[in-house]
Amino acid sequence: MTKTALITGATSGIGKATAYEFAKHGIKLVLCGRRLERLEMLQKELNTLTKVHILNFDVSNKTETFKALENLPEDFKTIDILINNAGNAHGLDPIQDGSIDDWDAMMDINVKGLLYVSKAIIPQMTERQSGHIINIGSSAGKEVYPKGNVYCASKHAVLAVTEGMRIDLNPFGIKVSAVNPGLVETEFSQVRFKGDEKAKDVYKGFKALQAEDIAEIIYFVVSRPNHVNIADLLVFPTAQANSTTVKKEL
Ligand code: NDP
Ligand code: 8X3
Repeated sequence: MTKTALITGATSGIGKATAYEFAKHGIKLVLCGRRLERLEMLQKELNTLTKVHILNFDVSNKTETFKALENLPEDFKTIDILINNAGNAHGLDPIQDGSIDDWDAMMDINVKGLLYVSKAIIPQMTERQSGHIINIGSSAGKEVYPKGNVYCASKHAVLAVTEGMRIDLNPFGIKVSAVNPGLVETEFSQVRFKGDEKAKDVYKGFKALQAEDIAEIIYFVVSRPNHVNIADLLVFPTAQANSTTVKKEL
């Protein structure tokens, strides 16, 4: 039977590449994000491969999130796969100089947004006693790096929530996985540095992971046999050994 996946943060980077990868395999898609024109473009492009429904909402807005997810059309109502991907870093500052607005954004989107979306989708999975939730964590969820403070905290929280979900949803046969990438060349650094030139330097001098690399891994995770759950996966570009050790040739 054709499966349906809901992907948050599908307008860019890892989420967008995952939409393409899933469409290639005929998975029906519910694609979410705040930038409507990008969602419309994706729907137009992917409609030739699979059925696509788009939802335009901000995951950090509780009311918008529940409203959007409570009203899924009949054909897209059964969510087999939930990819909790929406998120970003906002700023890279020592804790004493950090912006409270940046802290709020990271906690509200990366942590609370993931919880809101999950809260809206989990009941149908527990009822059916099936489903797969993949939370996009980060190497920053396993290791704290200088000036990463609150972003790292948000991704540590994503990993804790993932483990908690895996335990609580175990009786229902629901799979819960974390995919934790290192440096991936997406719009991530443009968002982190708010459009500043600094963003360009982040992926200079080495071959960073591409969004498609992670999308292929996510498809691998969701396409394992029923009895196999990849619980937690950490992936770096070859040039990266940990958050602070990257072999660069400039
Ligand atoms: P991008 O900036 O390219 O994509 C982020 C996506 O999240 C966009 O589609 C954006 O859509 C969506 N998003 C952001 N805020 C919100 C919001 N409030 N409500 C709804 N959607 C939102 O970055 P990546 O693809 O790199 O990031 C995807 C995930 O991967 C994030 O969770 C990130 O933390 C994680 N990650 C990234 C790494 C990297 O090096 N790039 C490494 C490890 C993890 P829109 O703006 O249209 O709403
Ligand atoms: C994104 C990877 O190292 O920029 O989560 O925090 S890093």
